[in-house]
Amino acid sequence: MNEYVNRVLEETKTKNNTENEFLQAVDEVLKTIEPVIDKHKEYEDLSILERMVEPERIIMFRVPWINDEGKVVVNRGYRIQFNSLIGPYKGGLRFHPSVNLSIMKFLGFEQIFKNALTGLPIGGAKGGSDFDPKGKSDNEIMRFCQSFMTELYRHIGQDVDVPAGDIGVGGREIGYLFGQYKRIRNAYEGGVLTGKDVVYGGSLARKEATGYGLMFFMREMLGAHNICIMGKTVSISGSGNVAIYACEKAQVMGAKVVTMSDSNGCIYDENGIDLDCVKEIKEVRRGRIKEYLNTHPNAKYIEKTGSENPAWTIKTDIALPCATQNELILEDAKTLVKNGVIAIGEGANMPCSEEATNYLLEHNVLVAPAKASNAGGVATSAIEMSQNSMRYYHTFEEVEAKLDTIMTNIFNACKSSAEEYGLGHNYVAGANIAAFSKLAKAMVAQGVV
Ligand code: NDP
Ligand code: 2IT
Repeated sequence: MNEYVNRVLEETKTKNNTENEFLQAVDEVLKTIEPVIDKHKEYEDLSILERMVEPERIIMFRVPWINDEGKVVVNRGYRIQFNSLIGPYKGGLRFHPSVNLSIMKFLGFEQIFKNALTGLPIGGAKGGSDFDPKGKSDNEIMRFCQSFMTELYRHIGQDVDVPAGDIGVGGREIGYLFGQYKRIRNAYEGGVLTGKDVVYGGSLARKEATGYGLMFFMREMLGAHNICIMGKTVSISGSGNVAIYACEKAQVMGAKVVTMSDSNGCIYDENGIDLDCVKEIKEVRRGRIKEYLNTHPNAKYIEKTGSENPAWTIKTDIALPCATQNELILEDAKTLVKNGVIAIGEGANMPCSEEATNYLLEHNVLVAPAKASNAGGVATSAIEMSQNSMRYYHTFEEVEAKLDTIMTNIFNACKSSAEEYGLGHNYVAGANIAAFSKLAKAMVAQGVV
């Protein structure tokens, strides 16, 4: 291994030794960019890697709020302003009980590279809270969001840091957060948050963008290998924002999606998922995926028991992990390979463990890496920011066309970087190399900051 890469990896482990997800994300990036480091000896003297793995700023704060029983509840809030090399900090907010510093840092770190790949001027950030939105009333969600923003507002701004949604944060939460920000600041800074409803400054197609973008990337990746999506079977995990719109676009492209899931279990409908039904359960009623069987008695429900994900036991051509990190581990990868899977498209962030990714690549499965394949969401957020700055709106078709072009460009960047360094079809390495090369140049240009 390159000595410089090895040293920084060791130092990062020592400094952040309890942060497993963060270390995993750093390990994957640093190991795949070795050929760039070999070529650019000057990066060591400039401590490019040390600067890349150290967040510019970490904000942690108390979020007290009052539940419907009148009890004061205290959660922890985070914002990791990781890197502002190429634009204002940009990245989502995650509300989930599992949120901790390691998860926030891995997401913030990956966001830097993802945002660089979009070709748009956005730096990398992530935030959120260990608040669990499940089972909370609308009023509880609103009070929590208001309290969260009462601290966060002083750290963000449309040219400073622009949060958006992620797990547990969708249009409803962004609305409450925006309302409180606007009230505190006494100014209409439309571009301070993205993922807003279209009635007050949101972009058409932002809701659909991550899932649609994933399928545009998949189309390009398969196309480069003369494979067509039409007629392929697809398994999807998750049934949230990313999963739903990946399913929608996959169906439009002529594929048959047979699974979706939530944290309790997975549905398998061999006739193809009825997406209107899933939308009704998840977007309207905020129910559980199991309820699909109430109207589709011939579908199967497989309860999640161990760490293996039931979605990956179903034989399909394409697997799209769209729920959460490390939801596709080595055992799942082995099952998928045994069942003849052609391609994996990462809709979630870091859904494949490093061992799973390596196993898939070694067995000639095409892997669309999250930093590239799910970048359509944040890219469309940047398009939302630009519309807010222009005080103007694009049509749905205009935004979707821009998204399609961006995803195609991202795939081409991954492909040409992989080819430049003789890495064949390893688009995981290609994505990291393309993003890192750009960021390293910006870091050199801006001096020691
Ligand atoms: P949502 O909250 O809309 O949906 C999340 C889905 O994943 C739900 O079905 C949820 O099930 C499931 N899920 C979440 N956590 C777990 C878990 N620990 N174990 C099993 N299932 C889980 O989130 P999104 O669709 O927005 O996000 C999904 C993934 O995509 C995340 O990794 C996110 O970081 C990533 N992403 C999101 C983007 C966006 O624009 N929203 C952009 C790029 C990436 P349940 O309801 O039971 O919790
Ligand atoms: O992981 C991600 O890219 C997101 N959750 C979207 C971030 C954004 O700013 O739109």
